[in-house]
Amino acid sequence: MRLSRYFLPVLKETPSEAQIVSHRLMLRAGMIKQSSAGIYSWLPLGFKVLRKIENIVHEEQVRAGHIPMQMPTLQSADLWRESGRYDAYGEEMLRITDRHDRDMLYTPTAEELITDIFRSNVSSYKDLPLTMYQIQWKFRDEIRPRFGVMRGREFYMKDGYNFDLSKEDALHAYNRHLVSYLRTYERMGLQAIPMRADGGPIGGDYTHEFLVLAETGESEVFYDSAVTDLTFGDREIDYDSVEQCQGVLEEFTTKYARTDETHDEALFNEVPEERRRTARGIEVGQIFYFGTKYSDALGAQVQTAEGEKVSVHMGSHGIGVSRLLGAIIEASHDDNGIIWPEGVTPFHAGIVNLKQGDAEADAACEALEKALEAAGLEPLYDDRKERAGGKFATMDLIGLPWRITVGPRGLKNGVVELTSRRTGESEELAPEAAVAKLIEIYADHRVTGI
Ligand code: 5CA
Repeated sequence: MRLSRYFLPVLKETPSEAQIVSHRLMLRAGMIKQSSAGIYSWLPLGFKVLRKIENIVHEEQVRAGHIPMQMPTLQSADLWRESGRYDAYGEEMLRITDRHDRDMLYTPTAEELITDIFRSNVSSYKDLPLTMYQIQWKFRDEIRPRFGVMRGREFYMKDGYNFDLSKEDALHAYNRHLVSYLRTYERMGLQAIPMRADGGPIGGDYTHEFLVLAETGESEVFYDSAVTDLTFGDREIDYDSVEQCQGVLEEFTTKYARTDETHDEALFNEVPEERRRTARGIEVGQIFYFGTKYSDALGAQVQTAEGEKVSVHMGSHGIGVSRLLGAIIEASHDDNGIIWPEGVTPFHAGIVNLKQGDAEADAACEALEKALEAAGLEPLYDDRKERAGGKFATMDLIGLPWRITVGPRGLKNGVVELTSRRTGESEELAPEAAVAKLIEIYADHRVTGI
């Protein structure tokens, strides 16, 4: 992509309405524009990162054996009356009346609709286990939308739903989600810690939230500092293995880690004092096991091998896809701007031409652009007639992890400069060597989606 042809409306001034750094940087980097309170347009750069995050979520869900699908944003109120949540959900639910005076709503979550799909199509234990998920826009009429995409009214969420014959099977589905979430967040360069939480309007008393520690987080959390030493890494896991998934759950959830909703002072005090931490965190996901709450209410039953009719055991599992942009920026930035982890960066590398219009420099930049594209990477080539300082500032602000700087002086010696956004370190390399190095760096960070 040529920057001269792209739409990247960066702001020089720091927007006064933004209270936290991720919101400020998303506005300054031209990623989003507010259209009304808690509702945003995703400008090209923001949209690109949103898609990267979405694709990682897809890849990890499919890897875990979960099936992608899509449900509508507007739903009839009838199903929600059946479950009893039409009244229970309260003012956070946006209610709409259509031209025939029918009550509709903008989906804040989709347990009812998926359970209706299930009950209309599945009646035998032979079709279980089943987990389907979607990545879809949600609306919650938050009383205080704030911090940009962190607490929006319209937001993008992955919501998955498991249907199982027994509690035991449903808990395996729960564990499978926990494992897939650990992998998902780590691919985004994040440490998200599973913590015991509260079921809220979704229900169920067995639930974990995934929290990214950050001073600007909205949740108060209490944990044993030993949980921050745990990483999932690149270990192989068999998602069908009850034992392996259970093992990971135990490894990651045995040490004390809870949100304020479930915090237990007496238990916390059993953690050695030097490891007790109170901090703030951003909730980037939550998994729930709620048994037969919705299957009982909506009559989602299957026939067992013995011919008995039983309600299916269910859980639901969410990832805050749009919130993740804010969380990643909170965790990865400096005074000059965003620092994208390789897994989610909108472009793999920036190419900065120090002397636009110089035949040799222009040709070298174009050759780099072509070589990177041929290798399946996406460069962003700053081909504007601008001062070098301005070009560097833009690249730093938008946070591409790697920058190739091309100028007549280096080219005389056959080199370009490859700079890491994170460390600021530069190295002079032949253009082909810079391309080879980027190919190697990104070999472990390919995102294709589904
Ligand atoms: N039905 C369940 C799981 S599918 C559910 O709705 N869970 S949830 O309420 O915890 O939402 C899932 C995730 O969406 C949260 O962990 C959070 O990361 C994100 N989320 C929730 N509300 C907002 C909001 N107002 N703005 C941005 N993200 C949000």
